[in-house]
Amino acid sequence: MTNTLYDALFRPHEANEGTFLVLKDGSEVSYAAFLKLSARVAHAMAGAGVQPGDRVALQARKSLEALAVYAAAMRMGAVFLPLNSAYTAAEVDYFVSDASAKLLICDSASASALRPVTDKAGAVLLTLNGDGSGTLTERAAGQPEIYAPAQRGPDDLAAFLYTSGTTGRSKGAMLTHDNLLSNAEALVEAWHFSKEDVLLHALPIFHTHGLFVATNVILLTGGSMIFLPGLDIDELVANMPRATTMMGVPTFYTRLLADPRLTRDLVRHMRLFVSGSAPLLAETHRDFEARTGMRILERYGMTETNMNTSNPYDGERRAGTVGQPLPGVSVRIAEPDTGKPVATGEIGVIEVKGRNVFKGYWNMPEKTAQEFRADGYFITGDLATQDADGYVTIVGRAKDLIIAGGYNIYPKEIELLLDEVPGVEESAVIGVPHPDLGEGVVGVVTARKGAILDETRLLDGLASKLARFKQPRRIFVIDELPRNTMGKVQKNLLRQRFAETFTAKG
Ligand code: MCA
Ligand code: AMP
Repeated sequence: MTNTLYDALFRPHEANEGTFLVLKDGSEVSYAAFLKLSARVAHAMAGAGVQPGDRVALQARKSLEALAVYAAAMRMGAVFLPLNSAYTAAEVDYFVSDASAKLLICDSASASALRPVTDKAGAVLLTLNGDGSGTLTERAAGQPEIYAPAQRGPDDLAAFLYTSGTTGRSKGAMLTHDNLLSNAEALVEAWHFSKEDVLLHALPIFHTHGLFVATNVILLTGGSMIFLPGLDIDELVANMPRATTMMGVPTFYTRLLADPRLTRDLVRHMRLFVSGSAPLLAETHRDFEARTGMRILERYGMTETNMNTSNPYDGERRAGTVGQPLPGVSVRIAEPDTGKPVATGEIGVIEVKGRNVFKGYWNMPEKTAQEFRADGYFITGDLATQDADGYVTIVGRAKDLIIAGGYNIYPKEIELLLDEVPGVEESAVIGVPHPDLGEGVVGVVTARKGAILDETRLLDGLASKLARFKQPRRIFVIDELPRNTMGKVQKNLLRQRFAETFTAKG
């Protein structure tokens, strides 16, 4: 049986007694032990009725066992659907039913809230807690430590990752075995990964960055990961002397810079720092170099495409740019309306083609068609220039998107909820500079005639409906939203007006 991802990422390690993970408590997990665990988990999942092609949703805290669910899903030929642990039951409900998931694995603390979701969807619910306990682990105990991988080819689906959109409705990006494998291969080559590498892993594993970029690169090369539950600067500092590389969103770097323990000496053992998911300020890049002597390597990607461009490993890493196209990825900067390439140095939308680009949005053929050009290029919605050396500089977004701490937040989703609140006439949600998260979410609403709106009540009203990271930190009530002559809300004016919400001194 061949199974594209299993054969490349997992099978070579079945008898590898070398370290795969170093956990927070310092204990080490070998590749062989990890694969045995994933086989037991696969048997438990099969016992719950999961067949090749079925979607398996996981909303759990980061743990060895949660990562084993990913490996198990790949070897079973299931489609892995990781969910942000901050999503509310209402959000999970949408994903589970939209994807017709067969199995939902969640923390026991959310089980009672999510039971109606799985009942409605006809799915099985198993639990997995941050400490590895739960019904999944109970069912996996004593199962065989081998599991024959299901037949899967390059074009078979490996994962659904949900991304929100300008319509407010999240879309399941369908990623194939070849999408993931080709990108991991490109990154190993571009970033010189080898089995000697020890990656400091403090990202969540429910998004592309922590799962496919970081984890798949290590699996492909046989290196190891110091696998931390989340971003804790003390842990990063304590572990850095044993690591060779780290991947993070810009907040990782600004928080490290805010700590005096970040020195040349601390990073002596490191060979590479990678940043992505959100813009890294040129200032952060320069400050980091001044403090450590190392230049952060910034790269650019998207859930739908995996990684597209990267600053060079050996060549010049230019602050403020996202580098050049990765091997095997075609990138062009095009006129947004026509898809015609613009002249060198002109602003256009980034379009991408290659083995890395996803299959489309689950059950949304029209939406998928809209996002591709006739010649197969995917329209990212990011605005950029490309210079004569091929370096791409992102200058803005054609899509209405906020990125806070590396998480994407689509204003439309929040605006639709604010508009439902009694007394709200209309709303606009914007991102403004935030010193820690890059951008912070601000809501702006107008009141219906005679209605009196209260910020705290508006904020409380969103609490059960939206993941905390999406909730506006401030909501301002104003008389009227500024509009252009076409009647479109001028968010740029609102962004100016509320620019200092999170940065104002005093
Ligand atoms: C936490 N909070 C946030 C965020 N994270 N609010 C807005 N944006 C966020 N990103 C809120 C919590 O709800 C809580 O609110 C308070 O901040 C503290 O929460 P805590 O969990 O302690 O926060 P933290 O541990 O300090 O986390 C911040 C973080 C984390 C380290 C920046 O968000 C993170 O790891 N981000 C990485 C996201 C990522 O992996 N993105 C990649 C997407 P309160 O206290 O008020 O209740 S993949 C992608 O984008 C593409 C493909 C790519 O190119 O990589
Ligand atoms: P996601 O939908 O979570 O995959 O986020 C993808 C989006 O994150 C891209 O379309 C960009 O807008 C943004 N992004 C990712 N990497 C970078 C980067 N290095 N600089 C600026 N924006 C980035």
